[in-house]
Amino acid sequence: MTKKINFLNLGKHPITNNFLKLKNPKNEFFYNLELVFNSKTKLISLKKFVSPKRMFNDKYAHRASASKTMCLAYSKLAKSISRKYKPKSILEIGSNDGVFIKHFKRINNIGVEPCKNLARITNKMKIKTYDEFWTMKLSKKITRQNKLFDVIYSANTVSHIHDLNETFEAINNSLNDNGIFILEDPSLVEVLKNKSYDQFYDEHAYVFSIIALKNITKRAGLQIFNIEKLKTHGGSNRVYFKKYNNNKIKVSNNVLKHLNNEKKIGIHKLAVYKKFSKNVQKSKKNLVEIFKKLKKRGELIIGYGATYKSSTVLNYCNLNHKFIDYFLDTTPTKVGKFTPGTHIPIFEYNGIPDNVRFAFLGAWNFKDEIFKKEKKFIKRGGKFISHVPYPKVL
Ligand code: JHZ
Repeated sequence: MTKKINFLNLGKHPITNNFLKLKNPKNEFFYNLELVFNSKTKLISLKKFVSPKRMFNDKYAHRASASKTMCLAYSKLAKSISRKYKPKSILEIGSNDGVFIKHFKRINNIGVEPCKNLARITNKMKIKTYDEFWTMKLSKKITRQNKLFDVIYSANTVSHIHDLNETFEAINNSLNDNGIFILEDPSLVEVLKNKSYDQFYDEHAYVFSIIALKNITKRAGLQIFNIEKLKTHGGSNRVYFKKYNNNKIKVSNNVLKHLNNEKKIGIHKLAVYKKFSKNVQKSKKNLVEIFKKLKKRGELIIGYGATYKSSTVLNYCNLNHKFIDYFLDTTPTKVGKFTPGTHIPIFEYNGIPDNVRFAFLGAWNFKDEIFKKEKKFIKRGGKFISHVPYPKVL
Protein backbone atom coordinates (compact mmCIF):
# COMPACT_ATOMS: atom_id res chain seq x y z
CA MET A 1 0.00 0.00 0.00
CA THR A 2 1.28 3.49 -0.91
CA LYS A 3 1.94 5.67 2.08
CA LYS A 4 2.77 9.35 2.13
CA ILE A 5 4.93 9.91 5.18
CA ASN A 6 5.51 13.40 6.66
CA PHE A 7 9.11 14.25 7.39
CA LEU A 8 9.35 18.05 7.59
CA ASN A 9 6.93 20.80 8.58
CA LEU A 10 8.14 24.25 7.49
CA GLY A 11 5.10 26.08 8.89
CA LYS A 12 2.89 28.76 7.35
CA HIS A 13 3.92 30.25 4.01
CA PRO A 14 2.53 32.83 1.56
CA ILE A 15 2.34 32.57 -2.25
CA THR A 16 5.93 33.18 -3.37
CA ASN A 17 4.84 35.08 -6.48
CA ASN A 18 2.64 37.40 -4.42
CA PHE A 19 4.95 40.42 -4.24
CA LEU A 20 2.90 42.93 -2.31
CA LYS A 21 1.97 46.46 -3.28
CA LEU A 22 1.19 47.34 0.36
CA LYS A 23 3.43 46.69 3.35
CA ASN A 24 0.56 45.46 5.47
CA PRO A 25 -2.02 43.95 3.13
CA LYS A 26 -5.37 42.64 4.27
CA ASN A 27 -6.14 38.93 3.90
CA GLU A 28 -2.73 37.69 2.72
CA PHE A 29 -3.12 33.98 1.87
CA PHE A 30 -1.04 31.44 3.83
CA TYR A 31 -0.83 27.65 3.55
CA ASN A 32 1.05 25.00 5.50
CA LEU A 33 4.30 23.90 3.83
CA GLU A 34 4.87 20.26 4.74
CA LEU A 35 6.96 17.64 2.94
CA VAL A 36 6.14 13.98 2.42
CA PHE A 37 7.87 10.83 1.14
CA ASN A 38 5.91 8.46 -1.10
CA SER A 39 6.80 4.92 -0.03
CA LYS A 40 5.87 3.43 -3.44
CA THR A 41 7.24 5.85 -6.06
CA LYS A 42 9.91 7.36 -3.72
CA LEU A 43 8.74 10.81 -4.81
CA ILE A 44 9.28 13.77 -2.47
CA SER A 45 6.47 16.31 -2.62
CA LEU A 46 4.50 18.93 -0.74
CA LYS A 47 1.80 17.35 1.40
CA LYS A 48 -0.89 19.74 0.17
CA PHE A 49 -0.71 21.51 -3.16
CA VAL A 50 -1.70 25.13 -3.65
CA SER A 51 -4.21 25.83 -6.44
CA PRO A 52 -2.29 26.54 -9.72
CA LYS A 53 -4.58 29.50 -10.46
CA ARG A 54 -3.38 31.22 -7.27
CA MET A 55 0.26 30.90 -8.34
CA PHE A 56 0.46 31.16 -12.13
CA ASN A 57 -1.46 34.24 -13.06
CA ASP A 58 -1.32 37.38 -15.15
CA LYS A 59 1.08 39.00 -12.65
CA TYR A 60 3.79 36.36 -12.71
CA ALA A 61 7.02 38.10 -11.65
CA HIS A 62 9.90 35.70 -12.45
CA ARG A 63 11.79 36.35 -15.69
CA ALA A 64 14.03 33.47 -16.74
CA SER A 65 16.31 35.87 -18.62
CA ALA A 66 17.11 37.91 -15.48
CA SER A 67 20.49 36.22 -15.09
CA LYS A 68 23.40 36.13 -17.53
CA THR A 69 24.18 32.58 -16.35
CA MET A 70 20.77 31.31 -17.47
CA CYS A 71 20.80 33.22 -20.80
CA LEU A 72 24.14 31.60 -21.59
CA ALA A 73 23.03 28.14 -20.44
CA TYR A 74 19.90 28.24 -22.64
CA SER A 75 21.72 29.52 -25.71
CA LYS A 76 24.37 26.78 -25.30
CA LEU A 77 21.70 24.09 -24.96
CA ALA A 78 19.78 25.39 -27.99
CA LYS A 79 22.94 25.13 -30.11
CA SER A 80 23.63 21.62 -28.88
CA ILE A 81 20.04 20.43 -29.59
CA SER A 82 20.14 21.89 -33.11
CA ARG A 83 23.50 20.25 -33.83
CA LYS A 84 22.75 16.83 -32.31
CA TYR A 85 19.08 16.25 -33.16
CA LYS A 86 18.44 18.62 -36.09
CA PRO A 87 14.76 18.99 -35.07
CA LYS A 88 12.15 20.34 -37.48
CA SER A 89 9.82 21.19 -34.61
CA ILE A 90 10.17 21.95 -30.91
CA LEU A 91 7.69 22.51 -28.09
CA GLU A 92 8.60 24.16 -24.80
CA ILE A 93 6.39 23.64 -21.75
CA GLY A 94 6.80 26.67 -19.48
CA SER A 95 8.36 29.05 -22.01
CA ASN A 96 8.47 32.03 -19.59
CA ASP A 97 9.88 35.09 -21.42
CA GLY A 98 11.22 33.07 -24.38
CA VAL A 99 14.82 32.85 -23.15
CA PHE A 100 15.19 29.33 -24.66
CA ILE A 101 12.54 28.94 -27.38
CA LYS A 102 13.57 32.17 -29.16
CA HIS A 103 16.69 30.34 -30.40
CA PHE A 104 14.55 28.15 -32.70
CA LYS A 105 12.95 30.75 -34.94
CA ARG A 106 13.88 28.89 -38.13
CA ILE A 107 11.83 25.79 -37.25
CA ASN A 108 8.30 25.26 -35.93
CA ASN A 109 8.74 26.52 -32.35
CA ILE A 110 5.76 26.51 -30.01
CA GLY A 111 5.48 27.65 -26.40
CA VAL A 112 3.12 26.72 -23.59
CA GLU A 113 2.85 29.29 -20.80
CA PRO A 114 -0.20 29.63 -18.54
CA CYS A 115 0.96 33.00 -17.14
CA LYS A 116 -0.74 35.28 -19.63
CA ASN A 117 1.63 38.24 -19.08
CA LEU A 118 4.54 35.99 -20.12
CA ALA A 119 2.71 34.34 -23.04
CA ARG A 120 2.03 37.85 -24.39
CA ILE A 121 5.80 38.52 -24.47
CA THR A 122 6.59 35.46 -26.62
CA ASN A 123 3.52 35.85 -28.83
CA LYS A 124 4.79 39.38 -29.56
CA MET A 125 8.13 37.80 -30.51
CA LYS A 126 6.13 35.80 -33.11
CA ILE A 127 6.53 32.53 -31.21
CA LYS A 128 3.11 30.85 -31.14
CA THR A 129 2.41 30.46 -27.40
CA TYR A 130 -0.60 28.73 -25.85
CA ASP A 131 -1.48 30.58 -22.62
CA GLU A 132 -2.92 27.48 -20.95
CA PHE A 133 -1.88 24.84 -18.41
CA TRP A 134 -0.21 21.73 -19.84
CA THR A 135 -2.83 18.94 -19.89
CA MET A 136 -3.80 16.03 -22.17
CA LYS A 137 -6.54 18.24 -23.60
CA LEU A 138 -4.02 20.93 -24.54
CA SER A 139 -1.56 18.34 -25.89
CA LYS A 140 -4.28 17.01 -28.21
CA LYS A 141 -5.21 20.52 -29.35
CA ILE A 142 -1.58 21.50 -30.06
CA THR A 143 -0.87 18.22 -31.83
CA ARG A 144 -3.97 18.61 -34.01
CA GLN A 145 -2.82 22.06 -35.05
CA ASN A 146 0.95 21.42 -35.32
CA LYS A 147 1.54 17.64 -35.77
CA LEU A 148 3.94 15.75 -33.47
CA PHE A 149 7.18 17.27 -32.17
CA ASP A 150 10.79 16.15 -32.67
CA VAL A 151 11.85 17.71 -29.36
CA ILE A 152 9.86 18.67 -26.27
CA TYR A 153 11.75 20.67 -23.65
CA SER A 154 10.71 21.74 -20.19
CA ALA A 155 12.91 23.48 -17.62
CA ASN A 156 11.80 24.24 -14.07
CA THR A 157 8.18 23.51 -14.93
CA VAL A 158 7.29 19.80 -14.64
CA SER A 159 8.18 19.95 -10.91
CA HIS A 160 5.44 22.60 -10.69
CA ILE A 161 2.64 20.46 -12.19
CA HIS A 162 0.55 18.43 -9.76
CA ASP A 163 -0.74 15.59 -11.94
CA LEU A 164 2.47 13.94 -13.13
CA ASN A 165 0.79 10.93 -14.76
CA GLU A 166 -1.26 13.16 -17.04
CA THR A 167 1.77 15.43 -17.67
CA PHE A 168 4.02 12.63 -18.91
CA GLU A 169 1.24 10.90 -20.85
CA ALA A 170 0.48 14.21 -22.58
CA ILE A 171 4.18 14.61 -23.42
CA ASN A 172 4.25 11.11 -24.92
CA ASN A 173 1.10 12.01 -26.88
CA SER A 174 2.77 15.06 -28.48
CA LEU A 175 6.15 13.42 -29.18
CA ASN A 176 7.24 11.88 -32.49
CA ASP A 177 8.08 8.15 -32.27
CA ASN A 178 11.74 9.08 -32.74
CA GLY A 179 11.46 12.30 -30.75
CA ILE A 180 13.14 13.20 -27.48
CA PHE A 181 11.84 14.87 -24.37
CA ILE A 182 14.27 16.85 -22.18
CA LEU A 183 13.39 17.71 -18.61
CA GLU A 184 15.42 20.02 -16.38
CA ASP A 185 14.64 20.48 -12.70
CA PRO A 186 16.49 20.86 -9.37
CA SER A 187 18.19 17.68 -8.19
CA LEU A 188 17.11 16.05 -4.94
CA VAL A 189 20.67 14.75 -4.39
CA GLU A 190 21.91 18.36 -4.42
CA VAL A 191 19.10 19.53 -2.11
CA LEU A 192 20.09 16.90 0.45
CA LYS A 193 23.79 17.67 0.07
CA ASN A 194 23.34 21.47 0.34
CA LYS A 195 20.51 21.39 2.89
CA SER A 196 18.81 23.77 0.41
CA TYR A 197 15.33 23.35 1.87
CA ASP A 198 14.34 26.57 0.08
CA GLN A 199 13.87 24.50 -3.09
CA PHE A 200 10.52 23.67 -1.48
CA TYR A 201 7.80 26.28 -1.83
CA ASP A 202 4.26 26.53 -3.21
CA GLU A 203 5.34 26.21 -6.87
CA HIS A 204 7.82 23.39 -6.31
CA ALA A 205 5.32 20.60 -5.73
CA TYR A 206 8.13 18.06 -6.27
CA VAL A 207 11.91 17.84 -6.15
CA PHE A 208 12.92 14.88 -8.30
CA SER A 209 15.37 12.06 -7.80
CA ILE A 210 16.23 9.90 -10.82
CA ILE A 211 14.81 6.86 -9.00
CA ALA A 212 11.41 8.54 -8.61
CA LEU A 213 11.44 9.93 -12.17
CA LYS A 214 12.14 6.46 -13.54
CA ASN A 215 9.26 5.03 -11.50
CA ILE A 216 6.69 7.59 -12.61
CA THR A 217 7.61 7.98 -16.30
CA LYS A 218 7.64 4.25 -17.07
CA ARG A 219 3.86 3.97 -17.01
CA ALA A 220 3.62 6.89 -19.46
CA GLY A 221 5.85 4.99 -21.94
CA LEU A 222 8.93 7.19 -21.49
CA GLN A 223 12.44 5.90 -20.81
CA ILE A 224 15.45 7.83 -19.52
CA PHE A 225 18.41 7.48 -21.88
CA ASN A 226 20.82 10.16 -20.67
CA ILE A 227 21.39 12.50 -17.74
CA GLU A 228 23.53 15.63 -17.45
CA LYS A 229 24.38 17.15 -14.09
CA LEU A 230 24.05 20.93 -14.18
CA LYS A 231 25.24 23.66 -11.84
CA THR A 232 22.22 25.85 -12.59
CA HIS A 233 19.60 26.67 -9.93
CA GLY A 234 21.71 25.25 -7.12
CA GLY A 235 22.30 21.89 -8.88
CA SER A 236 19.89 20.43 -11.42
CA ASN A 237 19.55 17.37 -13.62
CA ARG A 238 18.90 17.52 -17.34
CA VAL A 239 17.16 14.23 -18.08
CA TYR A 240 16.72 12.93 -21.64
CA PHE A 241 13.78 10.63 -22.44
CA LYS A 242 12.78 8.63 -25.51
CA LYS A 243 9.73 6.48 -26.18
CA TYR A 244 10.12 2.89 -24.95
CA ASN A 245 9.67 1.52 -28.48
CA ASN A 246 12.47 3.68 -29.90
CA ASN A 247 15.42 1.31 -30.21
CA LYS A 248 17.54 3.71 -32.28
CA ILE A 249 18.70 5.60 -29.20
CA LYS A 250 20.95 3.72 -26.77
CA VAL A 251 20.70 4.14 -23.02
CA SER A 252 23.90 5.76 -21.68
CA ASN A 253 25.89 4.12 -18.88
CA ASN A 254 25.52 7.26 -16.79
CA VAL A 255 21.83 6.48 -16.17
CA LEU A 256 22.82 3.40 -14.17
CA LYS A 257 25.57 5.40 -12.45
CA HIS A 258 23.04 7.99 -11.26
CA LEU A 259 20.64 5.29 -10.07
CA ASN A 260 23.41 3.48 -8.18
CA ASN A 261 24.65 6.70 -6.60
CA GLU A 262 21.14 7.54 -5.39
CA LYS A 263 20.76 4.06 -3.93
CA LYS A 264 24.08 4.50 -2.13
CA ILE A 265 22.87 7.79 -0.65
CA GLY A 266 19.58 6.13 0.33
CA ILE A 267 17.25 8.39 -1.71
CA HIS A 268 14.65 5.58 -1.56
CA LYS A 269 14.73 5.39 2.25
CA LEU A 270 12.80 7.47 4.76
CA ALA A 271 15.78 7.64 7.17
CA VAL A 272 17.61 10.02 4.80
CA TYR A 273 14.72 12.53 4.97
CA LYS A 274 14.49 12.32 8.74
CA LYS A 275 18.16 13.30 8.89
CA PHE A 276 17.55 16.09 6.35
CA SER A 277 14.74 17.39 8.56
CA LYS A 278 17.10 17.58 11.58
CA ASN A 279 19.71 19.39 9.45
CA VAL A 280 17.12 21.93 8.32
CA GLN A 281 16.07 22.69 11.90
CA LYS A 282 19.72 23.19 12.84
CA SER A 283 20.23 25.43 9.79
CA LYS A 284 17.33 27.65 10.92
CA LYS A 285 18.77 28.01 14.43
CA ASN A 286 22.24 28.92 13.16
CA LEU A 287 20.99 31.39 10.53
CA VAL A 288 18.79 33.22 13.03
CA GLU A 289 21.77 33.45 15.42
CA ILE A 290 23.88 35.14 12.73
CA PHE A 291 21.15 37.71 12.05
CA LYS A 292 20.52 38.37 15.76
CA LYS A 293 24.22 38.91 16.43
CA LEU A 294 24.62 41.36 13.55
CA LYS A 295 21.45 43.26 14.42
CA LYS A 296 22.50 43.54 18.07
CA ARG A 297 25.60 45.34 16.77
CA GLY A 298 23.29 47.69 14.87
CA GLU A 299 24.36 46.48 11.43
CA LEU A 300 22.30 47.26 8.33
CA ILE A 301 21.56 44.03 6.43
CA ILE A 302 20.12 43.91 2.94
CA GLY A 303 18.81 41.01 0.86
CA TYR A 304 20.41 40.37 -2.54
CA GLY A 305 17.90 38.84 -5.02
CA ALA A 306 14.28 38.56 -3.83
CA THR A 307 14.02 34.96 -5.04
CA TYR A 308 11.00 32.73 -4.60
CA LYS A 309 13.35 30.35 -2.78
CA SER A 310 14.27 32.99 -0.20
CA SER A 311 10.58 33.25 0.72
CA THR A 312 10.84 29.78 2.26
CA VAL A 313 13.95 30.72 4.28
CA LEU A 314 12.59 34.05 5.52
CA ASN A 315 9.14 32.76 6.45
CA TYR A 316 10.45 29.56 8.06
CA CYS A 317 13.08 31.46 10.07
CA ASN A 318 10.80 34.46 10.83
CA LEU A 319 13.32 36.85 9.31
CA ASN A 320 11.19 39.90 8.58
CA HIS A 321 11.93 43.61 8.03
CA LYS A 322 13.39 43.83 11.56
CA PHE A 323 16.27 41.67 10.34
CA ILE A 324 16.55 42.61 6.66
CA ASP A 325 16.26 46.32 5.95
CA TYR A 326 15.48 45.95 2.24
CA PHE A 327 16.07 43.76 -0.80
CA LEU A 328 17.78 44.71 -4.04
CA ASP A 329 16.58 43.02 -7.22
CA THR A 330 17.00 43.56 -10.95
CA THR A 331 13.48 42.38 -11.88
CA PRO A 332 11.24 45.40 -12.67
CA THR A 333 8.05 43.53 -11.66
CA LYS A 334 9.39 43.01 -8.11
CA VAL A 335 10.79 46.52 -7.58
CA GLY A 336 8.69 48.87 -5.41
CA LYS A 337 6.89 45.93 -3.79
CA PHE A 338 7.26 43.97 -0.53
CA THR A 339 8.31 40.35 -0.02
CA PRO A 340 5.40 37.94 0.58
CA GLY A 341 4.78 37.07 4.22
CA THR A 342 7.79 38.98 5.61
CA HIS A 343 6.94 42.41 4.12
CA ILE A 344 10.48 43.60 3.33
CA PRO A 345 10.67 46.42 0.75
CA ILE A 346 12.32 45.61 -2.60
CA PHE A 347 14.35 48.34 -4.27
CA GLU A 348 15.80 48.58 -7.75
CA TYR A 349 19.35 47.30 -8.05
CA ASN A 350 21.82 50.06 -8.96
CA GLY A 351 24.86 48.58 -7.27
CA ILE A 352 25.16 47.93 -3.51
CA PRO A 353 25.11 51.28 -1.64
CA ASP A 354 28.33 52.26 0.17
CA ASN A 355 26.76 52.10 3.66
CA VAL A 356 25.93 48.36 3.29
CA ARG A 357 28.30 45.82 4.83
CA PHE A 358 26.11 42.71 4.94
CA ALA A 359 23.92 41.18 2.23
CA PHE A 360 21.84 38.02 2.57
CA LEU A 361 22.30 36.02 -0.62
CA GLY A 362 18.72 35.29 -1.66
CA ALA A 363 19.99 34.30 -5.11
CA TRP A 364 22.69 31.94 -3.75
CA ASN A 365 22.29 29.83 -6.89
CA PHE A 366 23.94 32.69 -8.83
CA LYS A 367 26.79 33.10 -6.32
CA ASP A 368 29.55 32.99 -8.97
CA GLU A 369 27.83 35.55 -11.20
CA ILE A 370 27.11 37.82 -8.22
CA PHE A 371 30.60 37.57 -6.68
CA LYS A 372 32.07 38.56 -10.06
CA LYS A 373 29.70 41.52 -10.28
CA GLU A 374 30.22 42.67 -6.69
CA LYS A 375 34.02 42.79 -6.57
CA LYS A 376 33.92 46.38 -5.30
CA PHE A 377 31.62 45.47 -2.38
CA ILE A 378 33.80 42.50 -1.43
CA LYS A 379 37.00 44.57 -1.74
CA ARG A 380 35.73 47.20 0.68
CA GLY A 381 35.00 44.49 3.27
CA GLY A 382 31.36 43.78 2.33
CA LYS A 383 30.15 40.31 3.36
CA PHE A 384 27.47 38.00 2.03
CA ILE A 385 25.38 35.81 4.33
CA SER A 386 24.26 32.47 2.95
CA HIS A 387 22.41 29.50 4.43
CA VAL A 388 23.78 27.07 1.80
CA PRO A 389 25.29 24.55 2.46
CA TYR A 390 25.19 25.82 6.07
CA PRO A 391 24.62 29.30 7.55
CA LYS A 392 27.77 31.35 7.18
CA VAL A 393 29.10 34.89 6.67
CA LEU A 394 31.16 34.61 3.49
P1 JHZ B 1 16.01 32.70 -9.38
C1 JHZ B 1 11.93 31.15 -9.82
O1 JHZ B 1 12.54 30.91 -8.55
C2 JHZ B 1 10.55 30.56 -9.80
P2 JHZ B 1 13.60 31.91 -7.91
C3 JHZ B 1 10.40 29.22 -10.43
N1 JHZ B 1 9.45 28.47 -9.64
C4 JHZ B 1 11.64 28.42 -10.52
O2 JHZ B 1 11.62 27.22 -10.54
C5 JHZ B 1 12.93 29.13 -10.71
O3 JHZ B 1 12.73 30.53 -10.83
C6 JHZ B 1 13.66 28.68 -11.93
C7 JHZ B 1 17.57 38.47 -9.01
N2 JHZ B 1 18.97 38.75 -9.35
O4 JHZ B 1 16.25 32.56 -10.82
C8 JHZ B 1 16.69 38.23 -10.22
C9 JHZ B 1 19.50 39.98 -9.05
O5 JHZ B 1 18.81 40.86 -8.52
O6 JHZ B 1 17.04 32.19 -8.48
C10 JHZ B 1 15.63 37.31 -9.67
O7 JHZ B 1 14.61 38.07 -9.04
N3 JHZ B 1 20.80 40.22 -9.37
C11 JHZ B 1 9.88 29.37 -11.82
O8 JHZ B 1 13.02 33.25 -7.74
C12 JHZ B 1 16.37 36.51 -8.59
O9 JHZ B 1 17.50 37.29 -8.23
C13 JHZ B 1 21.60 39.28 -9.97
O10 JHZ B 1 22.78 39.55 -10.23
O11 JHZ B 1 14.10 31.26 -6.67
C14 JHZ B 1 16.83 35.16 -9.08
O12 JHZ B 1 15.78 34.26 -9.04
C15 JHZ B 1 21.03 38.00 -10.24
C16 JHZ B 1 21.89 36.92 -10.87
C17 JHZ B 1 19.72 37.77 -9.92
O13 JHZ B 1 14.69 31.96 -9.10
